[in-house]
Amino acid sequence: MAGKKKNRGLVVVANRMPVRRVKKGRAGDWETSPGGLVTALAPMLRERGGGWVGWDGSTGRRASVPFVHDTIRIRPVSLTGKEFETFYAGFSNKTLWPLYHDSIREPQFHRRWWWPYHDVNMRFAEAAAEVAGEGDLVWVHDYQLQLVPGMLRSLRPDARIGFFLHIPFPPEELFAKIPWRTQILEAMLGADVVGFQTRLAARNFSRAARRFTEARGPDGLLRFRGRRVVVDAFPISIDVDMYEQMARDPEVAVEAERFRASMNGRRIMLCVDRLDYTKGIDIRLRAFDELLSRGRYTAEDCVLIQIAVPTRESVEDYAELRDNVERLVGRINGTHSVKQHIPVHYVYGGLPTAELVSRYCASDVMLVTPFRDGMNLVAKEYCTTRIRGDGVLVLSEFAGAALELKQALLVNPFDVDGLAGAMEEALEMPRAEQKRRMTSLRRAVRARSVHDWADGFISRLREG
Ligand code: GDG
Repeated sequence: MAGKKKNRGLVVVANRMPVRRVKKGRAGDWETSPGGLVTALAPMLRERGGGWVGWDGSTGRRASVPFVHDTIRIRPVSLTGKEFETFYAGFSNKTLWPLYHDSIREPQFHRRWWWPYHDVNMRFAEAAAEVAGEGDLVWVHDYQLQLVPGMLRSLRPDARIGFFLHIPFPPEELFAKIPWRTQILEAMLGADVVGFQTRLAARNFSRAARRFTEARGPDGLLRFRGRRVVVDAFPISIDVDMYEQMARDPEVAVEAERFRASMNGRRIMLCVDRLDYTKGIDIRLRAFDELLSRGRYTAEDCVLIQIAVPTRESVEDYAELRDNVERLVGRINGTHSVKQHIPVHYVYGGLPTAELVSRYCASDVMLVTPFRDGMNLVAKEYCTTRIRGDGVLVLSEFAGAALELKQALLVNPFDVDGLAGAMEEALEMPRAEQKRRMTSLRRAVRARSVHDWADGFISRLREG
């Protein structure tokens, strides 16, 4: 690849910066932060150089000073406490997030949240207009910033603008409920390329755009106000080489063995999720309860490890989910513990990536059962790190990843009995079948890494 030169002039605009402040150590130090989008894009920008506009995670609206981290030019955007409540916790996470995930929680529509959403988007657009050089590519990400493409188009008609939505785009009849649906669609159509995780999401968008704006044309190529807008699926992936290398690291292997030994030969089922109500954690725990109640397996045979990464703790639904999940864990452990064996090991908090990989390597079964998920990178990471070619992935039909990972045990995450059945099937699967399936899963992930995803999007954006 021609590398740096080819990709110069790329500015990423995302809600969060790719770095966060180091808690200990020298003040003013930054470290790369965890999370789906950052995990996906930081390696690409580090390798090829570029700019990033994002919120620094603080509230207080201090003056934001641009800086360089790991070759990435970073332009922080600040928010006030009020904007955090209205733009972020409110419109982004209590209106859009539930609505875009099948309205799995009732979305709330408030005019007092819409205007801050609009104004904060404008601040991001202005920052991007400042950072981008003449004719640069600007790649805007996700549901918090859907108005940026249109705003940036007015400020900088010379820029090539791409937009990628990491979460699902809902069917027209759900989207139709948003009082500001036309403004949102028109702003997204300010981009030259609008990308989604799946073809279904892309089609949902095109239909809504034709219905609520003056956009016309076929699903993949809309005409809007005299411009062409490409609409397509660009399924995101992971840094396959990095995860494989980590899995091959002898220290990771030692930690995986140590962890397995600490489980006393029990079969290990692993779950890794942000503690989000879309991830299906509660029903999955009920299914594990059901599995143990059936009596074929006890806490002496198997253990479920739930790594629950704290997220959006200021939003009530999340606090409620945490209570609910922790109550369930307590109940299952109270009912099904055998001698010194506890059936659910619950970790509230994230692990360093190497440790996470060691858990992937140590686990016989990975349970990824979201009610709805744009893609789900955890599923892809598990397959990639199974370098011995065994292990079973149980995967929700409603994760974008299910379209590529067809050899997983695909499940309906709402079906407690079906999930318990899939857990049994996973625990009983002969090694030969595990290997057959895992070989195909690993091939599917390897076929398209995060670099291919980014290159694919950027070349479509460059093409015009
Ligand atoms: C959104 C969409 C889409 C998790 N726990 C730890 C940890 N993680 C890392 C995983 C993975 C990432 O966080 C989570 O990504 P997901 O894709 O699973 O989910 P979301 O955060 O909801 O991401 C999703 C994604 O955007 C990308 O487009 O796939 O559908 O909802 O990479 O490994 N990392 C570390 N310790 C942990 O404990 N180090």
